[in-house]
Amino acid sequence: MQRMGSGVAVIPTAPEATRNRDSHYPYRFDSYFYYLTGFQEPEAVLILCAGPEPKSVLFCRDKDMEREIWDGFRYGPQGALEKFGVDEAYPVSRLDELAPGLIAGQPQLFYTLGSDPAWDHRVTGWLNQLRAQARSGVAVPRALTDIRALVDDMRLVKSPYELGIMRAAANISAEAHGNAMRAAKPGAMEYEIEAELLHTFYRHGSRSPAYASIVAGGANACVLHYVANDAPLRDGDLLLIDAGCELEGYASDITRTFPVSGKFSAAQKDLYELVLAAQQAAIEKIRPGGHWNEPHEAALDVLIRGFIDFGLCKGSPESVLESGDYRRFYMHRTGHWLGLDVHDAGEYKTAAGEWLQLEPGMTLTVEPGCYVRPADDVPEHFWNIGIRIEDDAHVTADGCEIITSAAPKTVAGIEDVMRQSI
Ligand SMILES: [Mn+2]
Repeated sequence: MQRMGSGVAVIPTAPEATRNRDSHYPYRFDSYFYYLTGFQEPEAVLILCAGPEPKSVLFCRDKDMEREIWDGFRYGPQGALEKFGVDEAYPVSRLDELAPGLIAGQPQLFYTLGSDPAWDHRVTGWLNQLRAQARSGVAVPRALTDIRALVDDMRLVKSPYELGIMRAAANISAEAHGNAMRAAKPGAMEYEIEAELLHTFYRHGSRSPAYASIVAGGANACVLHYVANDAPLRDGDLLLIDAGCELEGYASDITRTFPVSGKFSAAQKDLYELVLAAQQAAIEKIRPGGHWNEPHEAALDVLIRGFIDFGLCKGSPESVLESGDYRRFYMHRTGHWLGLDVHDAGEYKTAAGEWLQLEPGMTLTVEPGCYVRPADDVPEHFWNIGIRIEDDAHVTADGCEIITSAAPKTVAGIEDVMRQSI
């Protein structure tokens, strides 16, 4: 409300989503709403009234013994008032009756127009209701501002409380990747390894992966968003796993790539150590005062030199960078913000178009890769090798803390863990 200065913000949580007929997807609240409230139930709206007498108003489902017998506990407005620290709370069934009164007289409306047509229609209805009373002196907001721009800046820098949850999520995911390495063997199905990941997530209290797990053996690793996870693992192939749990709303995001058999071939090891060196170069650039793109530039420099050494690209490092020929083997960026959303809120450039400066508390992934599809001009021993190595970094006062380092990563570390089977 301080950041708003004046005006009123309307922030609904996410709707429930039907999976099929009368079954729902597991409910996931909206991240902006949750960031501001900590409230996890569906059918809830937060209204923030800024100005000289600021107040927060939560609308939520009423207590309902019949529904609670069928579907489970609800806080109800009184319970929410006591538990979540809002100033006022009302049943969501009274929203249309009370919202216009909260908006009336406020100079600007903070609302995310266009993200949900049903909400747009509803909010427009409240404004029109107020406009109809203009001749009786009711003032209608003249300005519309996207509330996300304000909250994004806040979400970008994690508090110690948030970091504590993110460390715990990272540790669970790191353990899951170690277990996946121990479980992998020729003949196992990709989904069996996915089951190991989910087992470890759930056993530690995570209720969902943070995003669809990628468990990609052999050539499947060259499909960047492969999620079929239904192929058998073959001796001699690599297995790429990109998976992380969500804990108390916060995502973790780890990728590891390892040999199905437990031992890297010479060609696999060459490319793996190249990607690992690129990641190390990127990690060294994650520090306050550096800008967002420095880790990507550092990783790219290492990868391009390696691609030339291994005969994948031709020319000088400068010419390969200039021409973009490297994109055939490395076509994505080296990271993204991480938080309540796996690709978290927050800008990457300033309003002036400069890369954002890194600050303590920011949390990002660092994930270079290399993907080689078969082609006549590509050395055959590299065909169908897809490698990505991804960790989660928290910017500290003088560098960064890698919160996912418990997941084995060096060639020796991976081969060692894979000698232990479960
Ligand atoms: Mn990622």
